[in-house]
Amino acid sequence: MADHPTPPADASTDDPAAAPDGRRVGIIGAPMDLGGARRGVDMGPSAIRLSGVIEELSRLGHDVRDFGNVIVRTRATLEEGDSSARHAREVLRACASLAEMTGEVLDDGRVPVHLGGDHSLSIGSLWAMAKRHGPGGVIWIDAHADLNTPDTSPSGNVHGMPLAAALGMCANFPDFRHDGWPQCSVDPRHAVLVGIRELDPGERRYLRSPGAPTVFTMSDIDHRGLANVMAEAIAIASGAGFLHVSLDLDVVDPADAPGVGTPVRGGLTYREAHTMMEQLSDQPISSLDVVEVNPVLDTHNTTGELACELVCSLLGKRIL
Ligand SMILES: [Mn+2]
Repeated sequence: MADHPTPPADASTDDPAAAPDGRRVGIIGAPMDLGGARRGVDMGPSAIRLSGVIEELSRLGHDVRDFGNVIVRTRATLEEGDSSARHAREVLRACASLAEMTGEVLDDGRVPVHLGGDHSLSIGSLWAMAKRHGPGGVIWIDAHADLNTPDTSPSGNVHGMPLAAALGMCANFPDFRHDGWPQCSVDPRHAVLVGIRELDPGERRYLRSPGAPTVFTMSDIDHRGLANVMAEAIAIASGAGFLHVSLDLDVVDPADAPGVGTPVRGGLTYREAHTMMEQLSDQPISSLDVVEVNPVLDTHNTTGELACELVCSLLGKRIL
């Protein structure tokens, strides 16, 4: 399945910005565009690779291997299916393939890093993690909550549903069931959302209900400070079967991340996004998604390059 060459395994480095603890990292590209309405996000993995993410992580002292891309069928060849969850069956099929690849990365003793692609791919990455470790914790960094189900979604776009699916909330919809993968891959007590600033009515109702994940909106960040919010988010997400970070580039303000499908003003600044990643870098992160980079909507790969930079910050890159 690997269609990208593995770079030379040259982990030696004199780079003063090198990470103190070299980790084994496995990159997987997910050219997924079936979960959203705007085309072009399937080119996200190429844009992030083009920005030099593998070379940069290797320079930091990590042992990086590129496992290539998961195969996602072309939209033009598919039936849309039920309008309450467009292309859900094929999204979930691609997620099962992705989860298989993530399993290979775990077998190889590596931290899986998934490059997207729209956010629906996280259903697959979380399946793989939960199958290995049981239900885990997740820090969902996003402008949106991605907590719709086919019943509540105003758009029917599956990239607005992955966290709901991972919490087992879509289990009643046949297209979301997939034999061999856990129905619930995230423990809601260890699920936390950060950077949220646009919710649909069904999501708002759910987030206010008992037992729902913890949410830190942009207002919480304004009032309490980013570092305090992140410390609390880390504490909440830790202690479950695994610790996953799912980073949607639309959490960053469109001024700094123009190449995303659903931009919302009032997001994190460039510097805040880096601070957030730096705060996560000394945590035992089990796995990572970096999603929603859309080169068609981008300006000279600004958002692809930002994705690369943020992955590096999370994996230990420092100014000094
Ligand atoms: Mn998202």
